[in-house]
Amino acid sequence: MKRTALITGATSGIGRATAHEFAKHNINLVLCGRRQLRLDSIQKALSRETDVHTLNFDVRNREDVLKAIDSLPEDFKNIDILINNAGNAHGLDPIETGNLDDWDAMMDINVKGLLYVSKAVIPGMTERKSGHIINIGSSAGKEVYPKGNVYCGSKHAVLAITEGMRIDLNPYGIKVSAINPGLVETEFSDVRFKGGAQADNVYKGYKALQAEDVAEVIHFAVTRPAHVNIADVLMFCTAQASSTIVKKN
Ligand code: NDP
Ligand code: 8X3
Repeated sequence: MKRTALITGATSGIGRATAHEFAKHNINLVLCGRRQLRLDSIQKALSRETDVHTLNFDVRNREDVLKAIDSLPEDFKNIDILINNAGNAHGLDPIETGNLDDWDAMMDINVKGLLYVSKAVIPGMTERKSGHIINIGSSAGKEVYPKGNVYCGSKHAVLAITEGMRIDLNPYGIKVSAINPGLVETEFSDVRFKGGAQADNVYKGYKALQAEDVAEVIHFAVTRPAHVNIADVLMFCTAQASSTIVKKN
């Protein structure tokens, strides 16, 4: 039977690549993000391959999250796969000069936003006693790097929440996974550095992971047999050995 996936942060990077990968494999899509024009054009492109519905909400607004997911039409209501992907880094500053608005954004989007979306989707999964939740963590959730402080904290929280979900949802047969990439060439650094020139250098001098590389691993995880759960994946590009060691040309 055709499954339905809800992907947050589907307008860019890893989320958009996952939407393309899932469409190719005939998975119905609920694509979420704030940029409606992008949602519209991705919907138009992917509707040739599968059924697509879009939802526009900011994951920080819990009323909007719950209302949007509650408004899903009958054909898209049963979410089999939840990809909690929306997230970003804001700034790269030492803790003593960190910006409070940046800290709020990272905790509100990466941690609380993921919880709000999960809160809206999990009841359907527990009722049906099936489902798969994939949380996009990060290598930053496993290893703290200089000036990463709050972003790393938010991703460590994502990993702890993932483990908690796996334990609590175990009686319902719901799979819970974390996929944790290292450096991926997306709009991530544009957001982190607020469009500044610093963003241009992050992926220079080596071949970073591409969003499609991560999407393929996500698709692999959601297509394992019923008795197999890929609990946790750490993936780097070949040039990256750790958060701080990257071999450049
Ligand atoms: P992008 O910036 O390319 O994509 C981020 C996505 O998140 C966009 O679709 C954006 O959509 C959405 N988003 C951001 N803020 C909000 C919000 N407040 N409400 C709703 N949606 C939001 O980055 P990536 O694809 O790289 O990032 C995806 C995930 O992967 C993040 O969780 C990130 O932390 C993680 N990650 C990224 C790595 C990297 O090096 N790139 C490495 C490891 C993990 P819109 O603006 O339309 O709302
Ligand atoms: C994104 C990767 O190294 O910029 O999670 O934190 S990194």
